[in-house]
Amino acid sequence: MSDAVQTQSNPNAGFTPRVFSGIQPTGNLHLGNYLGALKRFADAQNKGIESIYCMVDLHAITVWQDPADLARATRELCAGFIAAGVDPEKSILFNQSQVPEHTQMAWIFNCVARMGWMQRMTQFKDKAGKNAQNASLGLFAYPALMAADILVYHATHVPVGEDQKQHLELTRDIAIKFNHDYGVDFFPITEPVIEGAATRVMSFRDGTKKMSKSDPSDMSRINLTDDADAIAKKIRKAKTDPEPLPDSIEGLEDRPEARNLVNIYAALADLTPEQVIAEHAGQQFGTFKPSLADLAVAKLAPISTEMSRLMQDQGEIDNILRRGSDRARNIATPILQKTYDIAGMIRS
Ligand code: AQP
Repeated sequence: MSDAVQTQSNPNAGFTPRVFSGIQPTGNLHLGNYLGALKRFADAQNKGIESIYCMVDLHAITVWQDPADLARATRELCAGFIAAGVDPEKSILFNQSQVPEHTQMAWIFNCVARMGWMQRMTQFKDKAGKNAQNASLGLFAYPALMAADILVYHATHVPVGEDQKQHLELTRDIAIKFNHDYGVDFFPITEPVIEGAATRVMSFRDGTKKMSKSDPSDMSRINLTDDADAIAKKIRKAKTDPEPLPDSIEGLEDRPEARNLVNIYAALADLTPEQVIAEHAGQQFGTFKPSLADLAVAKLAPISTEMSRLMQDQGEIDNILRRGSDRARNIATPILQKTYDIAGMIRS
């Protein structure tokens, strides 16, 4: 995360820099989630910025989740956060449904957000598909709950992948409208932090499609639970074109699969895509892919090993989540209470 977090001036001058982000416990945590989210969460925490990270199980059930799978995926996601470098002592790490202030705030925001705003959300259109009448009301209202997740902590910055940009804009619109309607300066106007070489990791089968949990092809993504052999095999078989790597970044235009592999290399090695091209110009994929596979195995295999180790102690994961939810509530409760005061709700 850039130094923008520390130097952010107006409109959030009066707010302490605070990072919030969440991931749905819907299984198949993948390389896109790691590079677009988890790795950057650990980076923010390691820069000393107050960081709050959440397994958003209430978002997950906007589409059907088998209860046993949801509980397992929530614990596995918690293990994924920790294995990727999020330290539950330094950051607040918790499960959304254990902090009821999220849904309480979401109701307020349901009454602030406008139907027209929600109808423009492309993720709803994509996920609801042709049968929108049969989608859950929760799927439609999802962005208002996401705004509540963020604003109930007065978070000033949200690191996310490119796909969440529109939801972050809606969060800002909700904060602006609430502040305006009630004549207050209460909610920050949260900044999305979408930066780095891998804000949109693409599928290994089709470089024009986002790498995604729900892609039916397991070969389209690297799962964080994949072992070294699976990681190397998926990179070896990733779709590419027959040309060698160009000698400048412009040469990757109209080559989405090549661009994707260069971006992944850059993000894993903490380099820019330009530096990767400078190092590997003229290489065939027969040479570049093994280098990428070695790098990916070195960075990702320890995460997979650590996740399986952590998953053996379910009780410890539950303790971490319980402690995290207590710490989260210490911040969220007074902000929710103040919101109720502003809205004229009597508390005795
Ligand atoms: N391909 C990606 N590249 C970069 N970042 C990504 N993120 C997701 N996919 C990519 C980021 O990961 C975080 C978690 O997002 P989420 O909980 O909403 O996960 P998701 O959208 O359910 O993951 P998928 O794979 O995108 O799911 P489906 O298949 O349901 O569409 C977010 O910060 C997101 O930007």
